[in-house]
Amino acid sequence: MSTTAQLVVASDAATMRAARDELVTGLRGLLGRNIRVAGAASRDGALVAGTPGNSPVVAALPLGAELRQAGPEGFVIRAVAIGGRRAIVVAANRDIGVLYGAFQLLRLLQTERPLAGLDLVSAPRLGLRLLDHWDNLNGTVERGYAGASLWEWARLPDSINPRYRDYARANASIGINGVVLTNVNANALILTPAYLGKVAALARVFRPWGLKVYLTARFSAPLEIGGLATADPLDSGVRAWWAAKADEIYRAIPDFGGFLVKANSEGQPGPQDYHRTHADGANLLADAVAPHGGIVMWRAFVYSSAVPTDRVMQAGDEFVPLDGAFRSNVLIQVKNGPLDFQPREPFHPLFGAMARTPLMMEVQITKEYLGQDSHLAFLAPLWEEVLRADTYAHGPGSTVAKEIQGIAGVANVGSDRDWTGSDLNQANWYAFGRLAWDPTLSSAAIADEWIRMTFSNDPRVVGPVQGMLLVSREAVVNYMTPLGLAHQMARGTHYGPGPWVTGGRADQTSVYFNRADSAGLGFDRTATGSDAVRQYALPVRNRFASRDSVPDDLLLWFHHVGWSERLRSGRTLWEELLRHYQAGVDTGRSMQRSWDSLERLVDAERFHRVQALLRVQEAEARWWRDASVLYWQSFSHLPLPPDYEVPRHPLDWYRQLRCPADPRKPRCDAVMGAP
Ligand code: BDP
Repeated sequence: MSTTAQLVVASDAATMRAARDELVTGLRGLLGRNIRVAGAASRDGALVAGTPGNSPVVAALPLGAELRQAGPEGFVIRAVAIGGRRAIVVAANRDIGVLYGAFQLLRLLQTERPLAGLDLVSAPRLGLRLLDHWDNLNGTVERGYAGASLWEWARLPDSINPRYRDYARANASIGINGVVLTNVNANALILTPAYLGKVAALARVFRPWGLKVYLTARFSAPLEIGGLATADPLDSGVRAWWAAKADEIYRAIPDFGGFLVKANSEGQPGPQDYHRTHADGANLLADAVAPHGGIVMWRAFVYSSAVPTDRVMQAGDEFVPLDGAFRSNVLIQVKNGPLDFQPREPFHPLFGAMARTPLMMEVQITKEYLGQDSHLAFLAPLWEEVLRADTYAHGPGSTVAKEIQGIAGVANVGSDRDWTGSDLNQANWYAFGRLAWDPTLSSAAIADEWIRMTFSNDPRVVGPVQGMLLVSREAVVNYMTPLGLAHQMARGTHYGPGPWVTGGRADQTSVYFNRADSAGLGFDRTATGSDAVRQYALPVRNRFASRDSVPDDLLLWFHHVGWSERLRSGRTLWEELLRHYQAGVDTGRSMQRSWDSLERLVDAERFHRVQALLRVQEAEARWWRDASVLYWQSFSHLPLPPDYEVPRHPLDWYRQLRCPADPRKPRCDAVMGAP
């Protein structure tokens, strides 16, 4: 430790203590200096952190306008002179803003940004920045690929795993301010007194870090744990039950955030079981939590019970007529696209379509459909694409980011040592928080920060890893579902190719979505087909509906195209498909080469782990390409060009491939096979 620097933190409140501890640990580690902490009386600090309310130094600085801009959660970081000496101040209106500012300062230091003349004000653009855990009470995680649930229900509330605190710290460091603890496919038991005591214990750990706790509410809970004969939202006994349940929850957790609800979707109970609407159901719960300041996040991910229309239209058809019918503390939670977390989808047509209802966007960090834990797919480009998409709902510039009040990410976090099932998957947790705070950040900037903070500031590392991250999602699109294809994964696991999947409920099969036949490929969603384009505002609707203006990367989402039809590139659909599948494999290979170049620049442990996963990804990209191309060829009857890599096996081999029944890693060793 060379010299000592003085940090002035004037308050001992829990969140201020958290900010102080983070600064002390971070500065010590980054600067190699001893950090002495001084209290309110001191004006002699190299670094001052506080609010006008808890710090006389902050109160004396002329920061009024900046603090107004910072709002309730934002912060100001500024280089100032205090008593003639140079200092840095981290100021905010509330303690949580100071904590967020402390993390921002550490980020600037760790990424080697210049601190001289520092003058920044930052406020989150979205009020709700949540992680949704699809965690079950038995410790499993739906679509989780990073081990078991972090929440040790059997041991709570007595035993507090230290990882809870680290989890909260990680979230606070990127501005996440809420966590839904339980699966949307909900279990009513979480609302019983024993479990509420456990939830309260978690909330106590999370509170100083600004992390509010939310729960999923099973609509039939009054029947299952309340002893009532109905869960009808208009029944007065049911209303009283939920009101009393909310009172009980808030007695245990005074800052409880509210409920997330999946209703009348994939077998979950809901108001339609009683011939009531989604608004009736949401309002029931909204009225129960309203006296306590709680909210209800009601999911728009619904299927109709029959299969009457194009599946991607069902949320729009169901919810748009209800615009204006929801209480003011209800938000409709809409997935980024109208289908289901695919590698690429157009933005969900509900964005911009419900002018009188607050909306939030739900994205999936856990990569159910993008290779799960084992494929590298940096998701910031996917989220950036949606957030910036222009809905035109209120004229040009009505981007999705402007149409939402909050964002929720289905967490990729579990009990694994590395939290997320692979080292590089952590980048997605990080990127989610950063984009939730500031949806205008670029994927490149976020990747740059993350690499510098995770691996190194050495440009020989930053450049190649940033390059890999930024191309990875498009690589996945190319080898899984190019040109606007969607939902071509194996049934159930959603891992590996299954373009031939058929049988069962039609709108859950691959053939429903690809519509391959001897004429061509793709789903006609124009007026001659399902007319799903009508759900988009003009001019988006026309742009998607016309073959001349639909973006190539959504072509087969909206159009059925002949195998030999020429696209705008001048190539036929068949040629273009082959190119995209090959490009996916080629990118897989180039990512391997980039990573291999880092052998002595990244620690051996992480180097070898990532290297092994990139090998899996390259082999599975070939699996995807070969299985898909052979399947399409069985309709197109067109040849592969002479220089195209020959698939290793006939189509039937891929169709009959059965992967080992390992729920954690449903990958196919046979694919990796002997060379
Ligand atoms: C799908 C998942 C399923 C979830 C569902 C949902 O396959 O496990 O329950 O979404 O969002 O993507 O409710």
